[in-house]
Formats: sequence, structure tokens, C-alpha cells
Amino acid sequence: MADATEPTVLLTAFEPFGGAAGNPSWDAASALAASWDGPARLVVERLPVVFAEVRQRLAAAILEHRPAVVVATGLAEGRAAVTPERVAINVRDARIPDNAGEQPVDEPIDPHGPAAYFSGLPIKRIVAGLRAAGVPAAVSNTAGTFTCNQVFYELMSLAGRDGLRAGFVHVPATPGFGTADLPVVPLDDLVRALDVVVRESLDPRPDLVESGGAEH
Ligand code: PCA
Repeated sequence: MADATEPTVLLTAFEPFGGAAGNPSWDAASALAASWDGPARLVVERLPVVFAEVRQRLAAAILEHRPAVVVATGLAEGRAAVTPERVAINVRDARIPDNAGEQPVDEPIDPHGPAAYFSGLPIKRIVAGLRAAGVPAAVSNTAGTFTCNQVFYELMSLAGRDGLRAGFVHVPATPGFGTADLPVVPLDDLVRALDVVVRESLDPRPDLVESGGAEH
């Protein structure tokens, strides 16, 4: 049971977007918050799929909750595995409009920012922990160019300023969500997966040195 002396983990997920009724990232994050009995205080925030709002919403949540660790999550429909993201890039190139109708093309997130930020989470250890728990998992080397990538980029810029351990994890769709022939992972498995992600992220040991690379 967490108490006031324990660290806080901020877990974020997203509202629905692209005309969908729900977002499995939020279904999993909110279910984990309801059942969490881990070694920290866990707070969850649902972020808007709106480019213009995410930095301010993230900064406000960090100011309010003072987390030691931030794990941001979002849906990657079509992926068959839970995928800790390695890198956030300084670009917005939207294939579909965000929930405010904005569709930036080839714009920087921060014109004065670095080209990219690497995750601060132990992504290899997270993948190993997920596989040990029976959840399909892999390191991802692209978080895309939509609002998830922007949240990841803004988060790493805020994390560097505030000394937080932070990163981003994409989750697959759940059964009944979206297009019928795309891969899915049951919601219970996604909840267990986020539990593993949060526990591994809290664990201060260094990351594993083992390949999570890909040829393409
Ligand atoms: N997935 C989208 C945005 C919100 C979400 O859950 C993405 O991957 O950018």
C-alpha cells in the first residue's frame, strides 16, 4: 500500500481520436489505477489528442503530482505487441486531423529544440519483464509523427528540466476496437503489461544490455 513517503508515478493515456469510441490506452491505464497495489502512489491523467494542448497539460500534471517517474502511453492500432519507444523526434506530420481539427505537416514541435530525445526508461528491461509475464513486447524505434510522438518529445524536454525518469509506451488495440482484421491484445493483458511497465520503471537498476534493434 502506498503512503505519503512513497514516490509518485504519473501514468498518462489518451482520449479517443480518429472517430473511435474509446482508446485502449486509457482503458488499461484507468483499470490499472483502480487495482494498483504497487510500491508507489500511482496517478493517471487522460490527455487530449490535441497538438496545441499537450505540453501545457503535461506540465500542469507534473506540477500537480510531483512524480518521480512519468510513463506516457498511447494506442498504436495495428501493432501486435506492447512497445516501449526508444526515441521521440522533433516533427509533427499528421496523417489525420487531431481532435481540434489541426493537421500540421512537417512542422517542428519546438523550433529551438533538439532533433530528438531518447527515452529515460529501461526499455530493454521493460521488454524482458513483459515477455516474462507472457505479454508480446518489443522495443519500437519510431513513435510516429502524431500526438503520441509530441507528448513523448514534450515529456522528455520537461523531464530533463525537472530531473524525472520518463518515457513512452505504445499499446496495441483490444478486441472489439476498430478494424476487425488488425492484431489485438486482451484488455486484461494490457493492464498487466502497464503494471510491469510501471514496476520496471520504478526499479532504479540500469537497463539490460541486449539487442532490441531492427534492420528496418
Ligand atoms: N495514439 C495516437 C495519438 C493518441 C493515441 O492514443 C498516436 O500514436 O499518436
